[in-house]
Amino acid sequence: MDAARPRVLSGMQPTADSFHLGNLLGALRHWVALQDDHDAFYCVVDLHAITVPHDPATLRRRTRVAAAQYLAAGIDPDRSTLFVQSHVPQHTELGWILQCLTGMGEAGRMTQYKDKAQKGGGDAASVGLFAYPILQAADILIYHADRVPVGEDQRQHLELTRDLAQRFNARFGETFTVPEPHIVRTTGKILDLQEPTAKMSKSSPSGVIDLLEDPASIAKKIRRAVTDTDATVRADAENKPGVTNLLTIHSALSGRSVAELEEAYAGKGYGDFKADVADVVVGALAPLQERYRRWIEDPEALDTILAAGAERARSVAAATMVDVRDRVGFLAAKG
Ligand code: ATP
Ligand code: LTN
Repeated sequence: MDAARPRVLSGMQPTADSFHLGNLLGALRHWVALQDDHDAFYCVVDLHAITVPHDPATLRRRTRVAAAQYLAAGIDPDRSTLFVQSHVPQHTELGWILQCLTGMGEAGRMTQYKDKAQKGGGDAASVGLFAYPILQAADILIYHADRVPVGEDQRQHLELTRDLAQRFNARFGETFTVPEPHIVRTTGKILDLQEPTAKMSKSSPSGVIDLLEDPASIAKKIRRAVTDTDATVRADAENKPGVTNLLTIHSALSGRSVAELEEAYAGKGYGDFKADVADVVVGALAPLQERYRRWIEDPEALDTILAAGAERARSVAAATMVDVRDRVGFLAAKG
């Protein structure tokens, strides 16, 4: 963790009993790769998870479930700072200050907020849900992150983060690094298997493949994935979104290019292709699932790693806040 390397930060919400293939291919896999040449900070964003109604015991369990999946996917706590967002209270403090720099209209334009508020039924949406992307900006800016690896759906939140960093810097002097999104075009949006125009998401159980799902269930979902009547295994995002999505998934996990796969499946039907996609997915997830089991069965070890990560994260966040408080004009407490 030397200071000369660019810094990267990302997080995911502990809002399900498993992450899914979209989370892995759109984000988590890139987190793992970035550890090699970045000073990496990865957190479980439990403060974000309470922006919608939640159950306390479930949140606590899922926070460990999320951290165990980070580790199982290859996040290495010796090289990266792995922590739980609520263990670093400075995120909330900076979040408040940034809220005071954000316009109501600006926050109201966030499409994720509009979607989620609508699903929750209008007035059921909390002020916290409205402020969600501003807290996300605080997560990023407090560590002076240079890059943020996320899926395509997070692009708008990163634009807001950049705007807030620039606004703060213009108003109070150079303080924050303006971060760049790290969004990988090919896997930035993995599609739902049943509805291959929408992104794969935890809210659609039949079209999502969970990282912790059992092999038989994964194979069944891939067999039933929506395709088309053209019956040629060929990438064409516009006219063949289902097949193209399966090609993207196969390619990302097998390391074979889409062109190579198209050639290999020339003249073959969707049945053979889907069976192979299922084998590739199951084969790729098996070692992750095995490592996950080992971590989740040792909560003591997991909590020790999270405590060390939180301590390191707090030391960075606390230093940023000393500067921020001064620049904003808060009177320093005596002593
Ligand atoms: P929700 O159902 O609440 O929208 P989600 O299942 O889409 O949640 P998030 O927790 O919002 O998942 O996302 C965590 C990370 O995974 C983010 O970086 C996000 O961009 C990425 N991600 C989520 N879904 C996909 C997808 N289908 N393809 C690529 N990346 C994705
Ligand atoms: N909104 C993000 C989760 C998130 C995040 C962050 C991502 C919260 N804070 C900071 C990157 C950096 C999502 O994935 N849905």
